[in-house]
Amino acid sequence: MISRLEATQVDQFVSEFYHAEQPVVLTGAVQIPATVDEVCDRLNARINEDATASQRLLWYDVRRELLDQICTTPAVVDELMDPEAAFLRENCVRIWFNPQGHITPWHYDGHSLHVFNLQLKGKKRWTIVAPETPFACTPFSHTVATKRPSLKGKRLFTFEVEEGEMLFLPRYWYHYVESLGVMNINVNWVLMPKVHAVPSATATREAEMMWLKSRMDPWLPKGAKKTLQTYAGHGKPAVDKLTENVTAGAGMMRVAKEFAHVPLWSIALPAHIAKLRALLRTKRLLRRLRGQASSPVQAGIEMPRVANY
Ligand SMILES: O=C(O)CCC(=O)C(=O)O
Ligand SMILES: [Fe+2]
Repeated sequence: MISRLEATQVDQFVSEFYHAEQPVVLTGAVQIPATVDEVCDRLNARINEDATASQRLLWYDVRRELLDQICTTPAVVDELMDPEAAFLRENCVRIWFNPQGHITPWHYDGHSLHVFNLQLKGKKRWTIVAPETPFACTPFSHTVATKRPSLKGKRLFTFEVEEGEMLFLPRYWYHYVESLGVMNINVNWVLMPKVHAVPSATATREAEMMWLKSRMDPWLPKGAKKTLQTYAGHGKPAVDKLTENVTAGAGMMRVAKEFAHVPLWSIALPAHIAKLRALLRTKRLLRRLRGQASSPVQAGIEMPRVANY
């Protein structure tokens, strides 16, 4: 069972979960008396008027200040979003609007990000798998290669996060998320710690992959180049920290390890095509949403159930 801890227990959180890179649900993280429609309206108004907010696939990357007057920042977040101890991006907050039935497929987050995932409105069911019992991923990506991977032998937790609770999802934890509320709004604060990760197969994979990408910079496709330049909001210093213990031999071997899963990759091809189509649909849909209505639900728009992360 996933651990639960009161959000006010900052010291206990830091020593037992944050440094150990173990997930926990923090209860009573915020209280929002406003209705879901009011929160949607306020957030969308602020996103629309803020030129620094950027739209991603199904979420927005925004500055911390965008949340002023919308919700208080939990004390643990204030304590840990410290530029001395972590690589922070300028837009270090992500905002998600997910209608009921939305499913986020299996993946782990890039940029070695720890995520403080606040359930501002609605409710979600999470299944998460530890980085030391990894899934096979599509080569050089963060998406799990098969749509419904076997959970046999995995260290995993399945749990629900209710309104006002906040999940601490440490870096490299795989996750699959189902939106249960009629409308679900999440606020994430993200950061990459400046210390090395707790050792795991997935932590090693990420370090070796980024080592290889950093050595191949001139030949990388545009997207991969951008990831390298913007890694954890800092680019080179963050990649250097991540890869400082990777040996040339291990870095080179990564190519073979990634492609050892090629048969799996071809099985997963239909899933990738489906994701690509959902992505294009999502982009069209968010374009329609912006400035038109305050929430997908009010706009009467059905959001796609699959997207690429
Ligand atoms: O809430 C979701 O559906 C996905 C969340 C997620 O992938 C994340 O916070 O990293
Ligand atoms: Fe994620």
